[in-house]
Amino acid sequence: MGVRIIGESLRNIPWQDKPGDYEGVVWRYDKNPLTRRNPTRSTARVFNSAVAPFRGRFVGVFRADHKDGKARLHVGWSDDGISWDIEDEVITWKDTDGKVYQPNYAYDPRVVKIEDTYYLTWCTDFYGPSIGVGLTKDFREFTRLENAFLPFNRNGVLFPRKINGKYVMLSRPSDAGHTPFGDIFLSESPDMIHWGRHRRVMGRGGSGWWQGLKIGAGPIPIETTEGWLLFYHGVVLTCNGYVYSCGAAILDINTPSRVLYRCRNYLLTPEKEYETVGFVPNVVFPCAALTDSDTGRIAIYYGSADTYVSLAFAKVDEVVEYVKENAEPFHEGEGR
Ligand code: BMA
Repeated sequence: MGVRIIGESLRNIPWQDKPGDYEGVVWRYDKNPLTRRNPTRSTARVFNSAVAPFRGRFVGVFRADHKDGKARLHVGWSDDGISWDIEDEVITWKDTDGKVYQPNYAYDPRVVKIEDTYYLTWCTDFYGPSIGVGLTKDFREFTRLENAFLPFNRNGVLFPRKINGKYVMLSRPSDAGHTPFGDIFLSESPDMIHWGRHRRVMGRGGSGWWQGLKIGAGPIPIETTEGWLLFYHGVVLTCNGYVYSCGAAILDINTPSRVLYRCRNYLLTPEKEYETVGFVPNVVFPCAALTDSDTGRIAIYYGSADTYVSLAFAKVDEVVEYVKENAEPFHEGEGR
């Protein structure tokens, strides 16, 4: 028996078989991108967005950059995970006392279902970027919790279940700007409010130059029989700016700050015009993944060129095997 996803089945996961002549383990949807410019009246572009299965359909939390240039979060709906109906209204947050509590800006959301609640994390304004946290049960009413971390931080990504009785979140401490450095850390919480027991998971670099500048967790980690499969983005600084690619690592199931394997080569890098040309050229930024435990299928949603939402596919056994066979020749994550 090969590698299996531990999780729910998802019969209607969006899917396309790998083209026969394709060599990689992550392949693109042939009708990418899924979204267009000016997708709603208020919005110039949606990208770096999250999706989840919801009551037989799909729900999305979209990073929507408005025509004033600021990033905000919008809900969207889809029957097939491909064609999206994005609401024009911004998500309204209320605090636990029911008072409206809107972020000044909000970007790069992640969505995860833990037990019967959907949690959202995003990059929020907390005297500079940090990690906002909130929850919803119906994607109509949203309750904002405490910000998880001190500024500055980005790419807060929750695990889909408690580990050793604690909520666990990956994040990437950063600076106030476009962060010319960055490693992935992990923190635990008993209550989704107080975060501690911080551990370093893995650093930028390794032998691959594509991840030499900074790295950040992508979709919610996928539980498999070999460990947590983590897709992440890696960034290189070229003479012309940053280039964002997608890689993967496998983390220990009970101690997820321990990296078992980490790929040396990227799995997806900007190649198509919708990835190389746009508001920010040369960006492939994975933010969400749907999985089907029956078939091992994975559908990865990624932002392309800060202009579109795009879709790619993978099979869990192929990705895990590839990461193991093409792993960095060293292990990380032992240190604090
Ligand atoms: C994210 C955000 C974006 C940026 C992007 C590349 O972390 O900071 O604003 O352009 O990386 O998609």
